[in-house]
Amino acid sequence: MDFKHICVIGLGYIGLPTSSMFARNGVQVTGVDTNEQVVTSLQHGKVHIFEPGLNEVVKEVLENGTLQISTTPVEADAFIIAVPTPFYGNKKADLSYVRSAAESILPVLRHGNLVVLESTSPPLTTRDVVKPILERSGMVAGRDFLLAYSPERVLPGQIMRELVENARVIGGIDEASALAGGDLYRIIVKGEIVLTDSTTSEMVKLMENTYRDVNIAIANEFSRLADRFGVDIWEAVKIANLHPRVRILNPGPGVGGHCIGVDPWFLVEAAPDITPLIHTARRVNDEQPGFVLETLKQLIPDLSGKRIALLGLAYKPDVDDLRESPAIEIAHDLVKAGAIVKAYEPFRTTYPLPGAIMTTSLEETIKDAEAILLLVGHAQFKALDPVETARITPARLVLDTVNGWSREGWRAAGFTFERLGDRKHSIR
Ligand code: SAJ
Repeated sequence: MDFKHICVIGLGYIGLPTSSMFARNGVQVTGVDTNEQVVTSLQHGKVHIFEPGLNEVVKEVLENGTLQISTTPVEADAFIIAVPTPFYGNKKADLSYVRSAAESILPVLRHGNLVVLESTSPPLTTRDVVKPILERSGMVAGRDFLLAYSPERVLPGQIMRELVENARVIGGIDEASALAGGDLYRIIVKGEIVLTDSTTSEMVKLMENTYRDVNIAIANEFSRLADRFGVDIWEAVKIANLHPRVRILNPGPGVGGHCIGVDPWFLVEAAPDITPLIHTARRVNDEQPGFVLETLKQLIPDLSGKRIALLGLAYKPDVDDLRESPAIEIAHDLVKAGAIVKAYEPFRTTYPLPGAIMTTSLEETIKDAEAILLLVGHAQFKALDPVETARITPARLVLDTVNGWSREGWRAAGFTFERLGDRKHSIR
């Protein structure tokens, strides 16, 4: 199938890179977002999200006109839906954005079009939610138009490279839909393209992120065991991973972001009676910010009135995304415990953090601190010189929750250096 013009619904972390990549490869793209602020800023050449390499490509394709921005879908050969699928407080998937995106296509859907859902969704969403909405057009999926599911699998921070290089799975509601999806993504993907059915590809996406969540959960549980038995978890994981068939991920302050901490719930929701492991892993990871607080309390039993500096609020290193970030939960817990909290997030210096002070520089954050918590391994924090840091802060206690700093260096500079899950080298 030939694609001259595509319409991408949703211009967030996935939709915008995808739109710009298709546009750069010579396809005319209309990028659609319902958020007028996003549309206006893009129409003025301003990119609203930070992702390495994205800015340059978006500017190029906006300037040469291959990418156009709109608040409503237009007629096209193919439609890609890349809207968020958050979850409600009760951990049930909120498919309202997917539904509205599908509905917004209805007036412009034409005979022979291909529609692809990219948003992470519970199993059967393409078949049981999107298909019936699109068939309100009077056309039948598989006969009059084609429909597929192709999950995005790119890693924030490396989206532009992974969009092209990663293997791409495309699940059609029938064979013709999968084949058409293959033709579409071959325009931008250099990695392997695997064709299957829509429900398999929905499951594959959820399995990948759930596997990672369970792996991190076991690492986090190991960190608590290490704490109990006087072991350094970072050393222990490194040694265990020398085994040729073991690959334990890293413990940390918890699992954040909009994917790994959310997607496993879609499986639990869809089949609660057969997913106890997935459910428990989620619980373990959700409890990890509490383990950070407990560790800090062992060092400072009464946090009330204590001046604590937090380095990093993003959900992981070198991204500007704060969604579901464990660092934010830790900040809230510290405020609740009566601490005077100053937080510095270099990728997002303004953020509403009730009860805490957001700062705009490292110096301002630590200049009157009593303890420093490293919550995110941003490159700029990892590169901090302990001797230089000792000059600008009265704090002499640091707690590294991400294994970002060298114990020897900080101790030599006069700090009491503590690391999450490391009782072996602790003063506790
Ligand atoms: N984390 C740990 N320990 C680790 C690795 C990560 O605690 O060893 C934490 C991170 O700090 C972060 C969270 O887990 O808080 C998630 O980070 P991540 O880098 O594991 O993943 P995401 O959420 O940025 O992106 C994931 C990726 N999925 C997989 O690697 C299987 C990405 O490829 C997906 O496209 C993305 O989810 C998505 O959009 O679904």
